[in-house]
Amino acid sequence: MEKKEHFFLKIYDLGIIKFGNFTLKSGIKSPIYIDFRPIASRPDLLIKLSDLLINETNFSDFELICGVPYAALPIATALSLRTNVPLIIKRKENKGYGTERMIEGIYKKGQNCFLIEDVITSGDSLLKTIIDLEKEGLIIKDIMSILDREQGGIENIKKRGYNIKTLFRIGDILNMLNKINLLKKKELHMIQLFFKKKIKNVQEKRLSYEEKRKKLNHPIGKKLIDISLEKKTNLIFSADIMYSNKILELVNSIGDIICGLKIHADIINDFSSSFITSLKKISLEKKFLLFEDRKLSDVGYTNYLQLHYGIHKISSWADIITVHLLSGKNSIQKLNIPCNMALITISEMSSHDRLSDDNYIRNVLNISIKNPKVIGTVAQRKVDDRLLLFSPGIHFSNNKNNKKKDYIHPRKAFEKNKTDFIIVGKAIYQSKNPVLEAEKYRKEAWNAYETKL
Ligand code: 5BU
Repeated sequence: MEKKEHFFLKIYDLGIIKFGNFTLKSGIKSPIYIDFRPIASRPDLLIKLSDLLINETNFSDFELICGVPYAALPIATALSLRTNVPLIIKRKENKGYGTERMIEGIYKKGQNCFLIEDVITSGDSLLKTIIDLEKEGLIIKDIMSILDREQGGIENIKKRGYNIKTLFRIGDILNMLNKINLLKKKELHMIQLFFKKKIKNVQEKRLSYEEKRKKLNHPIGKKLIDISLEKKTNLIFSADIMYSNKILELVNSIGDIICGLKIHADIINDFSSSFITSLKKISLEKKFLLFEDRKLSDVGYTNYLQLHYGIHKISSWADIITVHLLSGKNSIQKLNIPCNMALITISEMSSHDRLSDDNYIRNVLNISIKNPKVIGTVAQRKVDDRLLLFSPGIHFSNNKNNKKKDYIHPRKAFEKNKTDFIIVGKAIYQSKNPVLEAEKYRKEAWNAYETKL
């Protein structure tokens, strides 16, 4: 028997898994309850557990260790003693007197903290701890759970950009207990049914546009969704074309089947205010929003100038503008954005050799959620439901010959990433019949959205 399994049987003997009818913290009824607290009274097992965790992770990368209160506190303490990495303690509630700190111990802003959780279900309590630690300026990148109940928590945390690993998975544990006849047949059946149902729910369901709309505060986010629902389209056309009359011509013919038009104003040779007037007129008649894919990425004041001045005067016509957050969260805080204009951040580009790592993506997502001007983001993964997800890099043709490495099929964007909107350029404007082609993309994307509901 593997070392890990051997260890699990030892803690199983302490009664950490109970079978029956339980109501979990989330209100979910469950036939199984897992509680790691008894390990606190067994120093020998705490040491063994720490050593298993040390096998999985390189602790020289960390300056601090913290456990999600309360069950993971003794585990974090043991881990700190074994690794010599200092411990900090996260409170569940503010004690309301004295220093009123949520985190106890010695730490400084910018320190890299390893976080440990005992059992992960939805990931909600873990997330609360992460937010409190980040508020103190600590950096959380790597997290480990002892046991994953396989109910979506790991995916939930991963989609926010954190690295999370687990020592045990409930499915493996149940199989092992069953193999050595520690489970009654009826018990096993009930448990398997419960987990199968939950896993299916978590993995397959996505929020509808109506549900997403409720989570958005910005009028432009709501408007985009209203347009999509009314026209049954989640297609944004990217008109990367150098001549204004060609753009107007194309948009006139496909305006009815898109919810947004994305342009790069700075590639249009004959850009003019009359072009913008015409474009705006078509967008109002045919009901779609105007996106300027400017990807502002400078320091705040330069972003501000680029948004309002120069020949493009983006803020005078665009409904939405894209921004990078390479310069940090302050770079988009004082842009003086009109109230009927919104931002889309870029967390993760569609190019296969992009440089953004999980830490960067996580930071962009966190800033995006907190900034009321941001309605969504570009990323190549599922993101928090409070953000709309936009997916460029879309093409029907697969990437067998490696030429289309930067592209995914529209269906995949909905199935894998639970995207909200696809952005399609060349596949439409370089085709022989852009109207027919755009309609194909609209239909595919709308069906892909509906079948995942
Ligand atoms: P394409 O022809 O479908 O590849 O056009 C995609 C458009 O989306 C193009 O304007 C890009 O500048 C833009 N884009 C992208 O391709 N990938 C990204 O991550 C972001 C924007 Br953000």
